[in-house]
Amino acid sequence: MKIVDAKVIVCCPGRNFVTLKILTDQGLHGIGDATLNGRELAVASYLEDHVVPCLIGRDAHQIEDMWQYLYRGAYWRRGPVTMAAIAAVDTALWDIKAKAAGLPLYQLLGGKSRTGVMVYCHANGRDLEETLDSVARHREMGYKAIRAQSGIPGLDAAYGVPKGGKFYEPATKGLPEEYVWATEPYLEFAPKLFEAIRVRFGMDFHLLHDAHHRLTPIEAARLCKSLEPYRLFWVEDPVPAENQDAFRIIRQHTVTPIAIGEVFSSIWDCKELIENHLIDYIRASVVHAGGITHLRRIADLASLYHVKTGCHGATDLSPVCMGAALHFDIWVPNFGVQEHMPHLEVSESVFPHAYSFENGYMTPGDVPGHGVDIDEALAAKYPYERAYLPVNRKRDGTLCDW
Ligand code: CS2
Ligand code: MG
Repeated sequence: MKIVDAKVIVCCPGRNFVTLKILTDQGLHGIGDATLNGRELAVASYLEDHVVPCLIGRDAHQIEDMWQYLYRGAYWRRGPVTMAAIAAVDTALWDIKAKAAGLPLYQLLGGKSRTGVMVYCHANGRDLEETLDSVARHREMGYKAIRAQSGIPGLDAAYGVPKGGKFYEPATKGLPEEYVWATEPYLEFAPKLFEAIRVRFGMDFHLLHDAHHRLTPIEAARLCKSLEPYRLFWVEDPVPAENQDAFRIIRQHTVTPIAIGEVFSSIWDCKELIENHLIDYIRASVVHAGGITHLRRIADLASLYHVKTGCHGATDLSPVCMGAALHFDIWVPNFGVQEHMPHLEVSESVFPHAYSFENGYMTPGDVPGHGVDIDEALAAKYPYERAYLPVNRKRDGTLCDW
C-alpha cells in the first residue's frame, strides 16, 4: 500500500490544532495529531516542507522503518518539534494499518488489558471554596480521579485556574501574557486545600495535583511531604526535569507519588528517572513523544521499574491524540491513569470520534483504526490564530517557569 499524498491541516476550532492526513493508493487515509501548543506552525512547516516530500511513494505498512527513517535520517534528533512531527506520521500510519486490517487499533497492539480506561478530570476554582464546589461537581459526574488546582491567596493568577470562571485554556492570542508567581504562599496554601478536600469528601477517590515545574527539589520535597496525610495519587511536574538526578532529593523526603513527562519527547528524557526509581508515573503522550511506536518503548522500559503510564491529555492535545491514546491505554499492561480535559464542542465538531466517557472511564470505541477523523471542510472555517502560553515572573521580575 503506497502513500500517494499527505497534507497538513492547521485549524483553530476554539483553539489551534495541527493535523497530518496521509492518503494511500488503496483509498485508505489515516490522521495524526501534530499540535505543539504555542509553536504550532513550527511543526506544520517541519511536516510540510521537510517530511511530506519523503513520504510519497513509501509503503504505508512500514511503520517501524518510517519511524527510524524520520528519527535517524533527520540527523538532528529529538526535541518537541521533531518528535511531534514523527508522532503525527506514526499515528496516521497506525490508523491506516488498523483500518486495512478492519480492526480497532488496540487489537494490533495486543488487545484489551482492561475493560475501561480510568480518567482524571480537572477540578479548579479561584479560591478554596470554589475548588471544593468543583470537586463536588466532578464527583457527581462519576470521576474516580480528580485533579485539584486552586487560586492562591495573594496571587492574581495560578496554573490550572480559568480567569472569570471560563473554560480553562492557557494559551492566549496576541503575545504571551505575563503572570506573577511566588512559591511561599503556594507552599503555605497547598496543604490547606488538600486537607479541606479530604475533610469534605473523604479518602475514597484519587486526588491529584500539578505543581507545573515551579519548584526546586527541596521545595518539592516540602510540598509532597506536607501532602502525605491527604494521600495523593500523584504530584505532577514538581520540578523541571532537565536534571533527572535532582529528583533523588524529593525521593529522600516523601512517599507522595511523583508523575512527570508531559513535556518529554523521547525515552532519553526519562531513562534515568525510571531506572533510578525516581518517579511513579510517566506522562509522555502520543503526540509529544514520537507516536504509538515510541510511547510503547517508553512504557515497556517503565514497566521494568514498576512505573505506570499517566498520559497527558489537555485540550491542546487534539481529539486525534485522545483517540490514539485511549487505544494505547486500554492495551498497555502498566497503565496508571489518563488525563481527560474535555474539548470544546466546536473542537469536537471538527474531529468526529468513536471514543466515549462514562462514569469515570473512557473507551476508544471499536471502529477500525483509532476512531477519529477530521472534517476538512469544517476545519477550513476556523483559520489558525497565533496564540502563546503564558510567561511567569517572580515579584522582583525574575523570569521563572510557568
Ligand atoms: C497541564 C497542561 O494538563 C496538564 O497537566 O500541564 O495543561 C499544560 O499546561 C498544557 O498542556 C500546556 O500546553
Ligand atoms: Mg501538567
